Amino acid sequence: MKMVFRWYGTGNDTVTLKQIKQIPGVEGIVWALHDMPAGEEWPMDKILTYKEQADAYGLHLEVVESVNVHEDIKLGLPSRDAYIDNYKKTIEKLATVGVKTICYNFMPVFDWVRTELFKELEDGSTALFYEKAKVDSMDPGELVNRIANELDFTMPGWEPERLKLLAPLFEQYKQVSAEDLWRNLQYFLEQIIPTAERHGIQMAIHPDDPPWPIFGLPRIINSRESIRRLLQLVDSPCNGVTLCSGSLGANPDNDIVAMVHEFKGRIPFAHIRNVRVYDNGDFIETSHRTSDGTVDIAGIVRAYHETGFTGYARPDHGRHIWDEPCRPGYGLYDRALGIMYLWGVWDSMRAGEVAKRA
Ligand code: DNO
Repeated sequence: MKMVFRWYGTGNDTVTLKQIKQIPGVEGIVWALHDMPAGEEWPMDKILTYKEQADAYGLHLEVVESVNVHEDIKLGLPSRDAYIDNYKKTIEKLATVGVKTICYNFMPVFDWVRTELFKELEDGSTALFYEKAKVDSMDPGELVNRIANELDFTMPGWEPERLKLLAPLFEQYKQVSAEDLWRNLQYFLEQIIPTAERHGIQMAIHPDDPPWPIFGLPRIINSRESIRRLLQLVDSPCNGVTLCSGSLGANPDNDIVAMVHEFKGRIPFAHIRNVRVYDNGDFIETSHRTSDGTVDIAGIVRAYHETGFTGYARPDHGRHIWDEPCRPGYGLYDRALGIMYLWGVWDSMRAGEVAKRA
């Protein structure tokens, strides 16, 4: 397990590379050019800036999260080919600075969705929260207004300029069924996986978060069966999954330990975090500790150890603790605590093996 830590870049993150370097066992950053619109080719000079910064702290930059997929690709429009060409060129450039894994997602319109960013937990810390009824009862128009007017309702990645495009985008998606989305994903993968193979890069799709359709938009990567299907679309080790325990874990039917075993060799990147799921379908993010949430984090880490996992892992969202001012879900303190929990489980497995051999 190679431990990495997400970093949003200078001036865009409250956490510094110096701090990241001091977290035990962290060897690299998970990064992206966050100011690049989806579909554009990433410029080499900007890529090299990240490389220089990471090198200065002895951190590698082998994991990119995310190179975002243009909506025209997801919609299957004729204009997709030009965007796919740009995607391939970006893959080629990233390979030249040593990138080995690229995370992306295929969620129409929205990335992750929450209804509150700073919901208070019993201990006084705050965390990201999803209120199912609120999202279920909303139409896209109402959503636009809420995003524009309500501070406590935020879709990360949704800048005001993009919000204006929401209505036409929803119109376009009316014609796109889940099966269409699968076909469009297959088309995309058939194009980019050979490029990824040539450059030694593993593509790692991120599951839908939450793992069910929202606002009438199809969402297709949300269960064991759907990941199985994804991996068969193009049967190559470079067509992999970012196994996100928190996204998949918001549906308690998802057996993530079983997925770690079944998808061995096709998980270049593990996102590890816990959520507490309530009976009404709401969920809140908790500390990484198994007993704090609904997801068996210790069991998942054990499963990675048992399957000889050599991919990248990062603690995913953490709570906001000790009054840390930080990006929602991406503070230093709780994610660093999370890493120590993950290492604790991992190292205890190693100790067990040594004892068995003795
Ligand atoms: C949230 C992240 C997601 C993820 C994208 C991958 O914090 O896990 O936004 O980066 O879905 O494309």
